[in-house]
Amino acid sequence: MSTLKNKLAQKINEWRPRTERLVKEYGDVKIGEVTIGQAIGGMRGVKSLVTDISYLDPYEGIRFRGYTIPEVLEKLPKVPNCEMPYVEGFFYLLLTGDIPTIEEVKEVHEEFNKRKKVPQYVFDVIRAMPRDTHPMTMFSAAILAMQRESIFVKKYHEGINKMDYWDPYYEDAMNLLAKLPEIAAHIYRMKYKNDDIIPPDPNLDFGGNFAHMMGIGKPYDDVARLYFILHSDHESGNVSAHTGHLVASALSDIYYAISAMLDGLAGPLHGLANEEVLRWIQGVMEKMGGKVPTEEEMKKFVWDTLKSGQVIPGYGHAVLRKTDPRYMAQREFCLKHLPDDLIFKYVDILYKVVPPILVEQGKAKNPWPNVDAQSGVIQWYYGVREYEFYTVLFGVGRALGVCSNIIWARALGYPIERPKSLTTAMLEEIAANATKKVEA
Ligand code: CMX
Repeated sequence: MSTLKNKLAQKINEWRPRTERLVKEYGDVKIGEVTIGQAIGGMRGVKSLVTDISYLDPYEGIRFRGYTIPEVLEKLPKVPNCEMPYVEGFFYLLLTGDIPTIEEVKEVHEEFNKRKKVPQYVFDVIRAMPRDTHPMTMFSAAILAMQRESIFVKKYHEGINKMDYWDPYYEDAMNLLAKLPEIAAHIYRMKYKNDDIIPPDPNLDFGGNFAHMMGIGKPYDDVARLYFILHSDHESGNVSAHTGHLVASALSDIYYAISAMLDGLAGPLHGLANEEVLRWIQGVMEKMGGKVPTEEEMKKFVWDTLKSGQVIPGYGHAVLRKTDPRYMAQREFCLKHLPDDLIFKYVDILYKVVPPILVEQGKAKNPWPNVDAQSGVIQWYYGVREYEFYTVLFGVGRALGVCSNIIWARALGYPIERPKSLTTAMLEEIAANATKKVEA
């Protein structure tokens, strides 16, 4: 058994009594109350999910296993001669909560290497689709096509004990994650680079190999590592993470769950916003004839978008109430590597003008930028200008977090998810009774 799997097994055994005790001894303790507004309004703020992989504080931003983004980037073992840590080491952290040694990171790298050969039929599936199919559709279909590989399904039919479900989910997750960089890069090169496919290099790490298969030189390997780490997880309530968790709660295997997770990520209010940001900026650039607008000119574009009933992509958040630290990490990268880039200048002006406008409009609860406002700029700068591909990159990263969550959900025996619905008439009755009580 690999060190990672061994460590995970040990952590699961230590953790299970905590969850069991909470359910048995404190199962009736209330952690919140749901209002009619929350029931109709997308369950905003309802505390009803549990995860230890990451936690999102509205004012501080994300912590992965208790570590902030700067701490993660500083503490994890780095790829030699690179600024960013190994994605393999980050996955180890997500799964176990421990910072790995370089030897442990290398072992994960070897595990991925052993499992990374993508079956030919997966490429055949992608290639059978019309070339103008959205890359997220291709990515999701490729993963779904591999469902026949699921070890969990085989073990389930053999009659595996419920306590051991996490083991084949782990095996499926490792097998799937190892293949994602090549599938993503294949879609990119097939669709946008005349089908000029670059084979993987087994000596390179997860991020380095992805950059190599994309055909982009340094420091794009670090961009890939940073991107996959930043996008990995944002606790469990966001659409992609929640979808993955929900689907797997029916004991659908990792392939079904991650394919479904990607379908949720592909919405413009979620992961597709990074594509929308670049599309929006391109529209402004065209109108400006390529020159940088003044703040006054930019304000007009922002107001025009709002007045036409659209959202400003890359701004706002359901939980965050400050600038997203994932935005800041990418902004720092831009300030260091591409401070004079034209699109970065656009993004920089937007950072100045959008928040006060959203405040003045008075609708968005959070006027600050999220991760998607900044991510496309970096990709564009390094030559990935086909912005409909950006959400695929988000998806590779998000799979790391969602797989970790699903493995732990099986390890702790979380049941099939099934919240209760009410009818509108029932809500009206509850509302009327509440009003009567207030008046009495
Ligand atoms: N531009 C214009 N209006 C916005 C806005 C924005 N960026 N963000 C929120 N609003 C509006 C909402 O549309 C809503 O309007 P209505 O009352 O007319 O329905 C109102 O402000 C209140 O929304 P909210 O409670 O602040 O935000 P929600 O939790 O409902 O939605 C989000 C959150 C991210 C979907 C929303 O802020 C948005 O649409 N942002 C733009 C798209 C985007 O960047 N998405 C990516 C988020 C990060 C990610 O998941 O990748």
